[in-house]
Amino acid sequence: MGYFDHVGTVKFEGKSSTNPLAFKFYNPDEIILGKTMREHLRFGVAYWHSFTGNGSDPFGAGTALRGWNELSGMELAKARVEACFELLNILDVDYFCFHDRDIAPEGDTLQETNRNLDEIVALIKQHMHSSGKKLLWNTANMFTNPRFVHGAATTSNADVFAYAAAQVKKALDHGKELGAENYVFWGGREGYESLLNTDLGLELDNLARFLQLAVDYAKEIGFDAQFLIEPKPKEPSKHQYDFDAATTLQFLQKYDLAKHFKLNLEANHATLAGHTFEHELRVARINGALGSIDANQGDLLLGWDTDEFPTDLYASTLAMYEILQNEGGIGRGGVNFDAKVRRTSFEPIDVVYAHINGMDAFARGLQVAAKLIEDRAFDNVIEERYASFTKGIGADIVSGKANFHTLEAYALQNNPITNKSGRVELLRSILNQYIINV
Ligand code: XLS
Ligand code: CA
Ligand code: CA
Repeated sequence: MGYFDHVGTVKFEGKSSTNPLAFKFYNPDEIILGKTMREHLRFGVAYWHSFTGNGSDPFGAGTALRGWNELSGMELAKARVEACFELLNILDVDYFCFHDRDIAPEGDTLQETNRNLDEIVALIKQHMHSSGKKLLWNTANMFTNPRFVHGAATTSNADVFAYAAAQVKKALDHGKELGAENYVFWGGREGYESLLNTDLGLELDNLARFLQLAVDYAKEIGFDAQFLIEPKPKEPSKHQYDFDAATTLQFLQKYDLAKHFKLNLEANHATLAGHTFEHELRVARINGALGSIDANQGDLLLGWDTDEFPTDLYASTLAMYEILQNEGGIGRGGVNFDAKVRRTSFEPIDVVYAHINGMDAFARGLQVAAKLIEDRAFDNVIEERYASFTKGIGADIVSGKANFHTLEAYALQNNPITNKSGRVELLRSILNQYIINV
C-alpha cells in the first residue's frame, strides 16, 4: 500500500478548516432531511480516470506519476486494484465503478480476455469482502478496441454484434458476482458518421434488440441491478443515438423498454448537448427515470468532454435540488466522480485533493438544496405562477373539460389578456443568498 503518499483517512473538520486533507462540508454522519449525507450521496470513484488513465491527451503522452507505472499486464492490473481500495479507504467512499477493460488487459482471444477478467474480478471480490466497499456499477467498454469502429450494438457487422453480446454477457455475470447495484450502458460508438452509408432504422432496431437481450439474460441469471443508460450527444460519434435524456426516453418508450431502464446522467454530457445538468435531471425525474449521476463538469471555454472534477456550487446545488425531489432520492444510484485530474496535476496526491473538493461541492449542494426545499423557496413562486390552472378556464383545461369550442368562446370575450412577470432575476438573487448564507 502507499500509492497515494500514505495519506490517512480524510476526516470532516468543518468549513473553517485550512487542512487541505480534510472535508469542509462533507460530514458523512450529518443528518439532512432524515438521512445521513452518506446515504444521500452514495459517492463513487471511477476506476478508469483514477487508476487506468495516465493523463495523456490527443497531443501528448501520459504525465501521471503513479506507483504502478513500471508494471505491465496482470501485475499492473493487480496493482491498480490495490490502489483503488486504498483510495476508497482514504476518502471513506463506499462505492466504485469500472468498465471491464479498465480492470484487466485484453488477451489475444476472447477466452484469454475473459480469463484475465475472471482473475481480477476474484481479487476485487476479496477486497470488497474485507473492506465492505461496494460496486455502484460496472459496464462494458465497447468503444476502445478497433473492432468497434462501426459501433457495437449498432454496428454494420453482425459478427461484432455477437462479440458485443458476449462481452456484455460476461459483464453481467461479473456484475452479479460482485453484487453491483446498477449496470450502465453508455453507447460509446453507438451513433453514425454519415447517413450516406447508414441504415438508421436497422441500427436503432438492433440497439433495442441488444438491450432486450441484456434484460432477458440478467433475468435468467437473477442479476437484479438497476439498468441505466447514459446519454451523450457526441464524442466519439458525431451523432450519438442516446443524445440526451429526452431522446433516450423516447427511444426506450418506442421499443417498450422504459420499464427496464433508468438514466445515468452526466453533467459534462448535458453541457455537450446544450443543456444544463439540472435540465437533464428534471427531464429524467418527471419521467420517473432519474437513476444515478456522473458528477463532473465541462469547461465551457473548451466545449468538449473534459471530465473535470465538479467544483461549481451552483451546479451541485441545482443537481441536488433535483435529486432530493426525486422519489427515493438517488435510490440505488449514486454520485460517481466520472472525472479526472488535469494533465498538469500529475502527482498522486492531486487525485485525493480532487475528490475532496468534489465531495465537498456536492455536500454543500445537498445542504443548500435541502434548505431551499424546506423553506419552499421556489415552490410558492411556481405555485403562484401557474395559479391560473387551478381555477376557472385553467381548471377546465387541466381536468379535460375544456375543448376548442369552450376555449374559443372564452378567448373571444377575454380581452385584454394580462401576464405577470416571471421574476427570474429576483429568484436568482434568492438562490445566491441561500448559497452564501445556509
Ligand atoms: C464517456 C462516458 C463513460 C461512461 C461509462 O464519456 O462518460 O465514461 O460513463 O462508459
Ligand atoms: Ca460518464
Ligand atoms: Ca464523459
